[in-house]
Amino acid sequence: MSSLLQDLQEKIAQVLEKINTELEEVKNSADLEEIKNKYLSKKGVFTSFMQNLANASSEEKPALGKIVNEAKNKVVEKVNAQREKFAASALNAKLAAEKIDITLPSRHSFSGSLHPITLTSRRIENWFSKLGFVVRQGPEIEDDFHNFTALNIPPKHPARAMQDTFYFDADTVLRTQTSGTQIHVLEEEPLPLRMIAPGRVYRSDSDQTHSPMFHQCEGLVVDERTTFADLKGILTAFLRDFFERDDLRVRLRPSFFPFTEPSAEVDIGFADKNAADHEIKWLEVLGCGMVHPNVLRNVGIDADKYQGYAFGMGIERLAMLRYGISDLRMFFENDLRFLSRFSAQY
Ligand code: 2U9
Repeated sequence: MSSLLQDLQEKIAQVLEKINTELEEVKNSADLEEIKNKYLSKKGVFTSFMQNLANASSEEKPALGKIVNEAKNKVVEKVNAQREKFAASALNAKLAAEKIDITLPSRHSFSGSLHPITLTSRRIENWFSKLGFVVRQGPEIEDDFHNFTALNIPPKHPARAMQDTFYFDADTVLRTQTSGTQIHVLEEEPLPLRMIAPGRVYRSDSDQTHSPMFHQCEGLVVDERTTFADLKGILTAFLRDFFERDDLRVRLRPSFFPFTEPSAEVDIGFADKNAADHEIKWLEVLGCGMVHPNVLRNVGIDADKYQGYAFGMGIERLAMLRYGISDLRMFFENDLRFLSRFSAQY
């Protein structure tokens, strides 16, 4: 063996031992990369071994070069092995840190539900939509004509008194009923007409059973042949479907509204086959009547050719009866314990 070869083998053995010790003891991947750069870069020890081979004879060069390359490859392999070891332990640490205990109880999550007034309003809208009624919404700020005059409510009528109506000025009010919407629609849309108008209304009235803002849904049909029997029939069918009671009793009592003539109030009674009428507990739920001819004339309709019927209901009242709510104020307090009782069904 040439002395050059022996010399090289010894030097390489020494270097490899040193590098191996360093690689065995390396603690993290940053240090590992530093060691790699120190020995395997262009300025590293293997490059200088190769450069030194310039002095060797051309017969010896291939064997010497092979020795240097094999040694270098051993270092490369060892670096790679250590890299994989660090990568594996980093992954294990990450997995341990992010471990999820799926047996732990979950944090409680709340899902929202529609407000009972919204549910009730939609239930009413859906029912009348199926019968061809259109749903229309109008402004909550109305002028005197749409809120009162057009509806045959004369200037001295008690409904106009300050204690009932919120006035902006002499001609502008917060609507006290949704009827103004029907007036707007009669002014704008062609006859025949079947519509309902749900929405907020305002009255200067606040106690246990009255809120200054509440919700109404009014209905209006104007056609050439409308009768009081149509009105009674449609309201009876509606109330039986709304309360999901085929045997619900429905009773009309004579009443008065300026915008309808004749007018009636509608009561419901939960049927008891054996009970006489005077034993049934009747509850008022609606007002209705044939549209007063003056109302039709006020919007330019020929009252000899057309008649109509109208009805109005308080949505809070219907919601209280349907859901068994005893206190009107529950609707406006937004107590989650109350609101979460209502799932999103109509
Ligand atoms: C036009 C013509 C007629 C709407 C009607 C009622 C009877 C009625 C009350 C129910 C309870 C209001 O919320 S409540 O206090 N409403 O009794 N409303 S007839 O009549 C109209 C509306 C518009 C053009």
